[in-house]
Amino acid sequence: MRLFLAVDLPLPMLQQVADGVEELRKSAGSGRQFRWLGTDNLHITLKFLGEVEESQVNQLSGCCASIEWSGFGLKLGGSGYFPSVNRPRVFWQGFSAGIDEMRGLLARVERCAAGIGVLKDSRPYTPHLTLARIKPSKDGNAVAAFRQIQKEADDLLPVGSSFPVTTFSLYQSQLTPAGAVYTRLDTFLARII
Ligand code: 2AM
Repeated sequence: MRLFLAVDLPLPMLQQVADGVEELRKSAGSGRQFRWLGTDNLHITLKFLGEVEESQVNQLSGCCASIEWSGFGLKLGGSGYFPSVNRPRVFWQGFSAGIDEMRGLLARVERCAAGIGVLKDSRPYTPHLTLARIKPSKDGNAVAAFRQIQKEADDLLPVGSSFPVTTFSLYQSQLTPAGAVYTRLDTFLARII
C-alpha cells in the first residue's frame, strides 16, 4: 500500500485556503500548467512512506500512536515554488511559525518507525501545503506569470492565520487516471493538547 502521514487543516481554515485556491484557479486562466488541488487533497505531508507491506500497517499505526508529543500552533505564511520559480513543479503555501515543532514531531515518528524499516529522509523537512502541481514548460514568459500568481496568492490566502495541531493521520494514496485519491486510515492524538 502506498502510504503517507499528514497533518490536516481544521475545516474552517481548509475552506479559506480552498476558496483562495478557487480564485487562483480562475486567475490563472485556463491554467494549462497548474493542476490545482481540491479540498480532499489539501494536507500538510509529514512523511511520505511509499509502498508499505499490508502486514506492517498495524505496526506503523501502533508506533505513531505510541509517540509522546504535545499539540502546537502552526501559522500560515507566504507561498512559493519547489524547487524554484524558474523550474517550478509544486506551488505551495508555507508556515511562519510551528516549523520546528513539525520537525520535532517528524523526528519522533522517524525514531519509532526506524524499528520497522522506515528510512529517514535525507533532505531537511520543509513543512508546506501543496496548492498546485505544475507541468513543466519551455515558455520563456512563464516565470513572470508564476511570480504574478504568487503575488495574488499572498493576497488571497489566509496568510498569518494560526491553528492548533493536535492530530496527525495515516493516509493511503491510490493513483487513479482521475488523480490521486487519499483515504484516511488512522488518526493519532497529541498527549497534551
Ligand atoms: P506534497 O506534500 O508536496 O503534497 C501523497 O503523495 C503526499 O506525499 C503528497 O501530498 C506529496 O507531496 C507527498 N510526497 C512526498 N514525497 C513524495 C514522493 N516521492 N512521491 C509521491 N508523493 C510524495
